[in-house]
Amino acid sequence: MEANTSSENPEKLDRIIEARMKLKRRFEEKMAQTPSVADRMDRDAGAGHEKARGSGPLNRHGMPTVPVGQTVTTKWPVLDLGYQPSIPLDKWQLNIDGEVNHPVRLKWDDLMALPQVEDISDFHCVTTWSRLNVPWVGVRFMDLAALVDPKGTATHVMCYGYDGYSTNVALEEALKPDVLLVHTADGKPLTQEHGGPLRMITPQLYAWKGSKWIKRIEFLDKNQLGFWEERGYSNTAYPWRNDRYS
Ligand SMILES: Nc1nc2c(c(=O)[nH]1)N[C@H]1C(S)=C(S)[C@@H](COP(=O)(O)O)O[C@H]1N2
Ligand SMILES: [Mo]
Repeated sequence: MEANTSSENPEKLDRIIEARMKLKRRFEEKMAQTPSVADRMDRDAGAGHEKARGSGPLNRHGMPTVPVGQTVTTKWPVLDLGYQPSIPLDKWQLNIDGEVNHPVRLKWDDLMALPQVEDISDFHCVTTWSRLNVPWVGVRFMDLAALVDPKGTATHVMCYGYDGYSTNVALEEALKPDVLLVHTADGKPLTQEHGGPLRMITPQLYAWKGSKWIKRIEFLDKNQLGFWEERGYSNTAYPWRNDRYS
């Protein structure tokens, strides 16, 4: 569901939609080959594809609710590098740059002026806990990408946190519609310990792919390794393939 915050400026909304459609066309084929789409349980896994592994009813993407090796918790554990940065909203900014035609530096008000999306999705941590049905509010990664207009050479992003964290995500994953930059969870502003004021979420990948306290998204023309990926975590991080470490 999309809140219609851009209705006061229909031209701006048209531009966002047009740019988003352009990106979608460019990445559709690659997205269709990614495991969370290609491994679906409700049809045969095609050549070269594994079947999704897990248990429970199929979710909206055709994947079993609980990925292999995960245990559902109603708590929300906190994982970080031992430091939870505090960023007041008037000092907060998000830089989006690298292999893009229109780099931007967003202030908090700029972010809030973009289309705001509500979504409910699951959160799978590599340390084997899953938190289901989290209600989020935020901005689609896809809309931010449309804003900066990635060059034809862009293939990945590196996301950086205010705590010095980094994590790499392939564009065919980052552009999926449930990848959000969220400022609200469970109906409340995202707390500092969970990455507030703004963090990324990647429901179809293990949660370390979503940077808390996000401060920069750098588009890259090749894959590079982030903080945990350099230390042996998987590049791809597909929960339904038990794809935890490389
Ligand atoms: N900036 C930053 N983002 C991060 C991390 C971190 O240490 N720093 N940890 C990652 C890991 S390993 C996980 S499982 C999730 C945890 O999010 P949570 O603490 O809100 O549960 O955030 C991810 N994003
Ligand atoms: Mo994690």
